[in-house]
Amino acid sequence: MSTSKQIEAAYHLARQRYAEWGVHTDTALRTLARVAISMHCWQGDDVGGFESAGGALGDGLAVTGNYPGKARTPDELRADFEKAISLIPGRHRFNLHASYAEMGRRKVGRDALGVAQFRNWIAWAKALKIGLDFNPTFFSHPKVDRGMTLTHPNKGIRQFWIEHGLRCREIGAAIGRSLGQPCLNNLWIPDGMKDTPADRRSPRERLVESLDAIYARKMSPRHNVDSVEPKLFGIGAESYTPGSHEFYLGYAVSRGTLLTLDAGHYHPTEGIADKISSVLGFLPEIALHVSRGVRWDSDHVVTLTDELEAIAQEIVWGGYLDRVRIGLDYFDASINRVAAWVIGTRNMLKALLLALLAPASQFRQAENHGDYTTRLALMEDAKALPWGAVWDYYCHTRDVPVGHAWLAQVKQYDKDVLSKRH
Ligand code: RNT
Ligand code: ZN
Repeated sequence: MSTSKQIEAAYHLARQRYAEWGVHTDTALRTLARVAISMHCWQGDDVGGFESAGGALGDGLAVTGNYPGKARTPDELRADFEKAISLIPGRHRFNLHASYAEMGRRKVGRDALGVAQFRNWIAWAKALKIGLDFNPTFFSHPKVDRGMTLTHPNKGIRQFWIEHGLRCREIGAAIGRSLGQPCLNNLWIPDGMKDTPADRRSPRERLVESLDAIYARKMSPRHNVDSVEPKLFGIGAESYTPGSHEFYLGYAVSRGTLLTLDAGHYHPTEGIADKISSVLGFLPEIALHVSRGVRWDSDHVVTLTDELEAIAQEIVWGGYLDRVRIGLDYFDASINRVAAWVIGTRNMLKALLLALLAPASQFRQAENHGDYTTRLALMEDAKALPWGAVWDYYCHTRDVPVGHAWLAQVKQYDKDVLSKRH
C-alpha cells in the first residue's frame, strides 16, 4: 500500500498536470465533498424489509444470489451501512423504504404507518448526521392484486394504496422536520401487464386520479419533496406499464413534482444521461436512481462505465449539481452486500470526480468554434490525465482507505460479523 508521502507526492504531480489544462484539482475536490449520494437501504437485505406480513419480492423485482450474511434486523442493517460509509469519502444519505418500518409490539398495516415506526431510523440518522430519503412500498404485499396498485380497477384496492402514499408523505415530512433537511419521497409502482392490454387508457386515467389524491395535500419542500419514477417494463409486466416515461414526465411537469430517472428503466441502448438537460428545461429539479442494466435485469451494481461517466458529465458540465438528487438503486445478493454498497457509491463519486476534473471549458471552446477535430482530440487525450492520484488523495484526506484497501476491512467484517449470521 502507498504511504502518505507517496499519495501526496502523486497528487502534487497530478495537480500540476491538471493545472496545465486549466483545471484546479483542489476546487474539484471541494465541490465533490459537497455531494451527498443517497444510498439505498435495500442493497443491505435484498429488498426484504422488516414487516412480518411482507410477501416475497416479485411485482417486477427480482434479486438473485445467496451470499451469506444479509441483514435480518434493522440493527444489523444499520451496522452494515455504518461499515459501508466508513469506507466511502464524504457525507452521504440513507434511502429508506416504507417496508423497513419497525413495528415494535403494535403491528400496523401499510395504510396506517406513521412516523412512530421510523423513530429509530430518524434518531440513528440524527446521530450519524446524515439525511434520510423515503419511498412508499407498493410491492411485496397481498394488496398488490394481479400486479396492480394505484391503477387497479377496484376502488378499494386503489384507496388502500392511496392511503399508503399519503401516510408516506407524512412520514417524509416528519423526517425532514426532525433532521432539518428535506426528505426526497420517491414513488414507484409495479403496475403493468404481462401481455398485450385491451385498454391502455383506463389504468393511466386511474393513475392520474390516484396520484392527484396522494399529492393533494401541499407540503413544505423544506421537509418533503415528491418525485415520481417511470419504468419501461418489469419482469412479468413486459407488455404494458401505465407509469411510463411520457406519463410521469407529463405528470411531473403539470403537477410540480420531481421526476426520478432510473438508469435501468429504459431500452437497453437508451441512457438517462441525455435526458438530464432535456427534462431540466422544464423541471426545477430531478432525482436519479443510478443503476446498471444488464439484459433483463435493471439493477446490477454500479460500475465505472461510459454510461456512468456520461451521467456525471451531464450533471457537472451542465452546472446541475444543485438540481439533481443523486441516488443509487441496485441489489446484488451474489456478493458481499457491504462491498456492493461501497463499490457502487465509490464509483458514483469517481465518475463525478472525473467530470469535475475534465477540461470541459476547453472542449466547449473547440465546439463553439466548430472545431470538432480538436474537441474529439482533447476529449480523448484528457482521458489519460492522472485522475487516480486525485481520487487517492481525496480518500486519504477524508480518512477512508485508499485504493482497494477498503476490501480488507470488508473481508474482516464478513469474517467477524456477517458469516456469523445464520
Ligand atoms: C423498481 C424501481 C424502484 C425500486 C426500489 C426498490 O424498478 O427502480 O426504484 O428499485 O423502490
Ligand atoms: Zn429505481
